Amino acid sequence: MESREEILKEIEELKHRRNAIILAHNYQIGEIQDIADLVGDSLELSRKAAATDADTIVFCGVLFMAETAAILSPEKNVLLPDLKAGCPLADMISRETLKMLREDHPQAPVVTYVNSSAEVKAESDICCTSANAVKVVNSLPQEKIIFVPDRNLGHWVARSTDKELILWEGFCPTHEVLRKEDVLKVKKAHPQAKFVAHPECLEEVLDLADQVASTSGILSFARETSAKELIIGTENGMLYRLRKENPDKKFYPASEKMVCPNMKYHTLEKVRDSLKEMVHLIKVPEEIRAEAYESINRMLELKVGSKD
Ligand code: CIZ
Repeated sequence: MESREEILKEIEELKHRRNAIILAHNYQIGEIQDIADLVGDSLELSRKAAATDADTIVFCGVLFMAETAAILSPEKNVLLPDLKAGCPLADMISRETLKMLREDHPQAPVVTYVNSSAEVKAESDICCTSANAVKVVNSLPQEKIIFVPDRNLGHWVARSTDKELILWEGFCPTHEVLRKEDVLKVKKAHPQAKFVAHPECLEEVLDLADQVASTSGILSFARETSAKELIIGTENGMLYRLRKENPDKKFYPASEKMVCPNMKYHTLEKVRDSLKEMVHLIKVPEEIRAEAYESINRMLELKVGSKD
């Protein structure tokens, strides 16, 4: 069996040979974050990768994230080291079911959270991130808006807009698992700590938060707050980066249960193998890619930011 150092050396050689970059989502295991060229949220990573002259992108994240990279960089090879890394939230709605929802509300435009498949993005009018969802919704002239696929994010957005939102019953199982009681328990153990939660969490959890933010927003809040202790209500991979970037602060998971098994499939060996064998190549058919690109681009053209 090879040592860790040998695998790291192979990855470096293969990266050079393939003119490749490695992207790691904020929820990846520490080892993967450490070897990545870029760590971040899915849109940020895909946009930054598109701006490089790399021929190959190894995306250590879940399938919809690799698809986003392929949508923005059709000329590059996008690899997902382990194909099992799907996303249950993205899988909760299909293009066909979204079409049916549209038929029920023909006047309502569709706003789709970036946490969705390429096909669903292609069927949408405009995308949003958790950070800019309210601004995207408010930018539309219609009063009634279809918002998919995450109902918790939808409820959160509904609090800050006068628009009527038609929500889809999708949710992220990793965020859904966190309950009010879990947060109260950790708050009791760390009474000085500020609680930051991702808007994919339930409303009963968001009601307890000092700050509700995307993964990038959580990172900037942690950096900027004077608080020395923080309770983090999102997938626990976030704690690795938070601790690394803020060695003077203490971070506690809101619950040990907040682990996304899909995010944890990628390993150093699989990254090495993906570069060696050029697997698993994520291709989005051109017709779908072009439509999905338009939905993402309409959001970007609003210039309402995507990361707070
Ligand atoms: O798009 C992403 O990276 C996700 C799913 C969440 C976030 O808040 O960054």
